[in-house]
Amino acid sequence: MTMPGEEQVEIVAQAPSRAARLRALLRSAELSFLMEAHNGLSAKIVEEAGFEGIWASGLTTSAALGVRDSNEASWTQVLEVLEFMADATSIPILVDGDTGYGNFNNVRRLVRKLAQRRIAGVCIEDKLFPKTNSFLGEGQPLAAIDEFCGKIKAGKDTDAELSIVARVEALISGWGLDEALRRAEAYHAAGADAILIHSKRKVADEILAFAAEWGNRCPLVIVPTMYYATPTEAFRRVGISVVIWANHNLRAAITAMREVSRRIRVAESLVPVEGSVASVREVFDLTANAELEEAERRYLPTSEPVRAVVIAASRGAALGPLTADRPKCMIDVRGQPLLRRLVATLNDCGIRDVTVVRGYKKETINLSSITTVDNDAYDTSGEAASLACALDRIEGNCVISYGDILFRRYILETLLEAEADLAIAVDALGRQRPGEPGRVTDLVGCSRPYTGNYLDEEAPIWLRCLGNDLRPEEVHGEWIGLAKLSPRGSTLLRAELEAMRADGSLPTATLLDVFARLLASGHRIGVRYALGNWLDVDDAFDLARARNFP
Ligand code: SPV
Ligand code: MG
Repeated sequence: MTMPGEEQVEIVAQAPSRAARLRALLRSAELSFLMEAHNGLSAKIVEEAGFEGIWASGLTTSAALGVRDSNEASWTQVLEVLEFMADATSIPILVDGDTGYGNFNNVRRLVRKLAQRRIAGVCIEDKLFPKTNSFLGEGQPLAAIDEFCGKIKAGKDTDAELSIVARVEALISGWGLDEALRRAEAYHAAGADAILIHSKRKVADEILAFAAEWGNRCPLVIVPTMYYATPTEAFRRVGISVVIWANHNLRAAITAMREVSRRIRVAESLVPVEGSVASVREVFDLTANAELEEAERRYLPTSEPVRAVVIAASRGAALGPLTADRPKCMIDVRGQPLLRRLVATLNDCGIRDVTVVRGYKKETINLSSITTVDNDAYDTSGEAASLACALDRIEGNCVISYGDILFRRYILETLLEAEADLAIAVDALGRQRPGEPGRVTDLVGCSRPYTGNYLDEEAPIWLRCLGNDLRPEEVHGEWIGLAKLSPRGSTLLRAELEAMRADGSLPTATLLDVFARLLASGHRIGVRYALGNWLDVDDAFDLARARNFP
């Protein structure tokens, strides 16, 4: 129990570092195994398979980069790969550091940089820079013993935690057991944490003889690539500490990649290989995509999806023969149906869920990216009735659009930013219609006119009145036929349509009537001004303009 005034010391158990875990593996009386990896993915697979540690092979890292095991990849390029491997895993990594990329000073810098990347140990070999793979050629020259011992000391003095494994190449170079032992003894005395004794014979005789002579002066590491047929039990018996399976993931990948490439090339099809290769889902799992999805939920600002309902049930009789076989929303505007252009603009604004209310010649409205609902009474009913056919689609954040309009994307983007639950886009210029005085347009009056001063836009603008019969001095613009609803706005609109159905006004009402009713009921409707840059298609004159709309 803690007495008043006494400090309570909390002891937090910390997992041992990777370097400490590698040291424990090297020192343990049990035989341990390191498996080769050459990049982040293969390192992950090694850990997934249950290995205690990873051998970051120089041969396979180079080969995976498409270069030779002759220090052709620079040490910082190797370091980059190692960083990916360390990030992808949690088990210790022993790096093949070749000859240390230079003299003692290069080894110091290498060790410092490896430790910064949480690499547990480095193996350096007593050959000369640039090195060559041990299985190539004969009689490769060895480093001077004292020079190599200086590298070991420099590495240990830089970071005592990180294991230095000294690799003896005397057997590889044909010098024999005595030279190998002499070198191993010197490297041990210089502070090496373990000796890697390497051989390229097909049998393990010289390795077993070395181990028997060595006793357990310090841990021994071996790489039985060439004497692979030797039973692992033989290594256990002579007290080997760590076995490295040095290159088999890369070799397996080469075989698999060659085979799959060949089969696909011959078949000119993926059928022969699908099912025998990892699924895309496995790739996602290996790279932990689920974690990213979860993080996105936690950290990304959430933007609620927006859907759209487009009213396109009417024929557009004013277009005469052009709408004999299709509704006006499907009339060609420079190579594309008008509706496809409209849907593309909605898509560009991030709206993917688009419902189109069809009526006249409904079968011709067949775009693949839309959902449709039908107003089969299109002949005897109007826009409000069409909208009511999509009642269950008016939900959440929702855009309502006429089906015969085209507009520049910014108009909708600005409207979507409106904070009001109900908001409409208004053209402050209105349309110049010389010679068309009788034309019906959706006129609106607002809480203030468009001023041209963008700072004014920061203050909300509200709809005051709308209709086709406003007095000129009341009019501030024309409704474009685009409205935006918040989730609450959608609820309000649905309720209004239900009320209109109940009082019998729905069948003949226009969309303008619906918004006029909402306004009259005291709901505030926000306004976003635009200046032209849109059009609707009511007649052949409009169509000509639409065909000139870029
Ligand atoms: C490596 O894997 O790069 C090695 C082991 O150094 S060996 O290829 O056997 O030399
Ligand atoms: Mg190597």
